[in-house]
Parts: sequence; C-alpha cells; structure tokens
Amino acid sequence: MHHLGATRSAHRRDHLLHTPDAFIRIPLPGLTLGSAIVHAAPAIGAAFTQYTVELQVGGKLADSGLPGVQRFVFVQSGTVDLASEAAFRSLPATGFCFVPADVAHTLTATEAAVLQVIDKPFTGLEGAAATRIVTGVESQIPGMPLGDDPDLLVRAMMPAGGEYDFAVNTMSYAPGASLAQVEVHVMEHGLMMLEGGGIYRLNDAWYPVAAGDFIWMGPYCPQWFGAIGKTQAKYLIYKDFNRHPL
Ligand code: UGY
Ligand code: MN
Repeated sequence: MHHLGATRSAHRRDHLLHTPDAFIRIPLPGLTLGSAIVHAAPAIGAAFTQYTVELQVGGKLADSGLPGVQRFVFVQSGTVDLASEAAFRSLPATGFCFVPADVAHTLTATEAAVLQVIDKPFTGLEGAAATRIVTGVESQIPGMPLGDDPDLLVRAMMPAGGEYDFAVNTMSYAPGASLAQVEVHVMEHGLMMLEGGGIYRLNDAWYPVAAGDFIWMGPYCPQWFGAIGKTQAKYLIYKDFNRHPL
C-alpha cells in the first residue's frame, strides 16, 4: 500500500505528533523477542525517553543498565511479570510499575503484550530519590474530576512526595468534554492516546488524534484537548513534577 507521502505525523520545535503509519520498529539493548517504537528521546529535546514495547510470548525487557535512570511501565495490553530481587508481580492490562534508579529488573510477557515505557534520570532533590518499587492497576483507581468537571477524570499512578520527580496519569474525557483552558507550563508531556479521539491543539496547530497516536509536548507548548465521538477519549500522560525548574 502506497501512502503517497501523506501522514498525520508532525514534528515541530516544541511538539511531536507521532502516528502509527509513521512508526519504525527497532531493537533495543535488553529487549528480546520484541521490538520498540521510540516516541520521545533527548534527540527531540525531551528530558525523558518514552517508547512502546511490543513483546511476543516469552519476550523480555530488562532494565536499561544506565546509572541513575528510573523507569515507569504501563501495560497497554497483555500480561507481563515484573521480577527484581525485592519484588515479583504479574501485571495485567492497565497494570503499572515504577522502578527506582539502579534497581535491576526484568519484564517478561506471559502473553503477547504492549507496554508504554518511560525512562527518566532522577533530577529531584539530592538524596531524596525513591528506593522502593511501586506497582498497581490503573482500572482499580477511582477517577478524580479535574477541577469541578465530572466529565474529565484523572487517575494518578505515581505516589505523591518529593522522592518522585514525575507523574503519570490517565485522563478520561466523556464525549464532548474538553480541557477547561489552554495550558502553557514549564513541564513537558509524553502522551499516548489509549481510547477514542478528538482534537489536540499544540502551539498554533489543531490536530485530529485517535487511539494509538503519541504526542510529545515540550516545555511551554500551548496545549488543549477536546474529545469528539460517541465513546470516551482516554490518554496516558507523563509530566516531570515536584522539581525545581532550575
Ligand atoms: O497535567 C496536565 O498538565 C494535563 N492537564 N495536560 C494535558 O492534558 N495536556
Ligand atoms: Mn499539561
């Protein structure tokens, strides 16, 4: 099938829309029986790395081995076993884990699985970094309205506290719901559309987006989303948090 040079993907100075038609699958060190689609990395100006990992049954993702790098994993589909010296936990779809820096671990697919993986160097207060693995299941977290909007629910997966220097949430929009304001903020975002779709405003452009699309928003990128369609729209969103902007 020829695409005649067309794609919805767009790469601008302060944002990236990365759509499935443009994805390139690559191997990564520590990844066996699977492949990775790298969406965000320092190469585009991001201070974190976010990638999709597709694992066959028995496929494995090991820790990056890079010193000082924390990891967050969200299971989009399938099941993986998280194993480290201190923990063993089977993570179903919507399961997640936070693994502190320098903790050796593996994630092994017990059925074919798709993961969102975020690797980030700890840049919070010196001596404050978390040392314990955190796990959970997003579908068991009660949604909290954003502001006073019952049609826009946030589920926070990372614990609060100065030992964590980033947040990962899901945001679920009822059909027709939208962000109440255009946001402009110092934090950057990595976003994976999980369900439904709508219109994302990024800087001066408005993009139609749907499940499977990834967005990187750099610091201060003006951003707004409105859900369109008859089913809810839902995305997974990373942001750096709890840190001094210097
Ligand atoms: O947490 C956030 O900054 C979030 N409301 N941003 C977004 O959805 N683009
Ligand atoms: Mn935001």
